[in-house]
Amino acid sequence: MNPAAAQGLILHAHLATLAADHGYGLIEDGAIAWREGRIAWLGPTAELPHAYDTLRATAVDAHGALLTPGLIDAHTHLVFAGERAQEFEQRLQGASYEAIARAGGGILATVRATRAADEASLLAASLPRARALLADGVTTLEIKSGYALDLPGETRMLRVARRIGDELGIEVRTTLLGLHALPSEFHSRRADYVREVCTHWLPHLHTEGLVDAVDAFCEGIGFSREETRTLFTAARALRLPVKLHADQLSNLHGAALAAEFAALSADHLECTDAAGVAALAAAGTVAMLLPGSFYVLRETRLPPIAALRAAQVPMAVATDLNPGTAPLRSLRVAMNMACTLFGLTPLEALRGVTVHAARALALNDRGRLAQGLRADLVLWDATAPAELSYWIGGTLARTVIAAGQRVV
Ligand code: DI6
Ligand code: FE
Repeated sequence: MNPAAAQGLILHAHLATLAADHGYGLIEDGAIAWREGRIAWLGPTAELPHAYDTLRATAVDAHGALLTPGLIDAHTHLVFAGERAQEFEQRLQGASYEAIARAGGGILATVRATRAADEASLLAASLPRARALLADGVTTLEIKSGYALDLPGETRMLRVARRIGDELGIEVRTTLLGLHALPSEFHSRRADYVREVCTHWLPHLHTEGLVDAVDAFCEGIGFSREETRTLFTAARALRLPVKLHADQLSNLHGAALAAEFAALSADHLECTDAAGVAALAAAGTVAMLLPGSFYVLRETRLPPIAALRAAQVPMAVATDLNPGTAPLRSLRVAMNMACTLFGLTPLEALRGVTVHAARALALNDRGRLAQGLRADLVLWDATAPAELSYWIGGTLARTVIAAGQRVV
């Protein structure tokens, strides 16, 4: 990307800046100018400074269309090989997700397929999923490992994640999810596997520059609090931030454990109790809501949304894009589900995929429209911000700009 070319001007847009701590931060007939990939000025079109007259020749007239910050999908497992449509059929016939996992299916089925895929195949299989998110406004992606569960494969996954960012011109933040499932070769040696991940894989992959954060699946069919604590302690020693799949299928008090380690986010939270909410609030940890897996698993227990709202815990929304519980390739559909299934307002859903999602990735240079922030912008075929949650599926994004360069 050529930063010097990363400049431009959009006039007569309905700007949703999200710049304040509350509300949409709307500017009715707004203009936004950017240079070298950063927002240089925004405000009423009528007040555009003459300093930007040179950009008028190539300016875009938005004719009142909605313009927002680029969307951030802060929880995906989109690098993997194969698919699990057969399990979808099994679950529709009554099989439970846990029963399939305990029978050696689930995550381990995707592990078998992913281990068999070389880096080029893994990239080819994963790029279309990332492109689908980008096409509808996602300019920052988090991508987890966790479908190889051996060092060569986890390395391959994280390299593919980085290459997706290079290929699409968007930012990818990587998360090591070594504690996703116990690989079959360690089936009777849990402690050895946890030690291998914490003392060998983690420092090695960190040295390779492949790990931005560390995550674990803290669940009955995943890893215990104690195993998660071992991993988080190792991450802390390397000054790596942590996040956690917490309290999804049962209450292992994962939210409280995540808060104890000042995790960037605690994710899922369907079974989190009042003590967990209080711990998240005290730690400033983001509550990452994943309505796609709630919907796919036909869950009935909702995350404690009212308690999170009352405690002013920032709520983010993400797709959880994965082949088992969330084969969901649209962040806007996740926004709609967050409203329709979880009771978020459209404003909360939009803040959940911008301001709060940025915080869940420790990125303070995006998620709002403000001078000096990254010029990650989306011009929509819509006018009201609520339309982004209202229209289900399809592509609403007319133009997507990442770091000042048009990518869609
Ligand atoms: N929680 C989930 O919902 C996904 N992983 C996790 O830790 C499921 C991943 C899969 O089923 O492939
Ligand atoms: Fe997940």
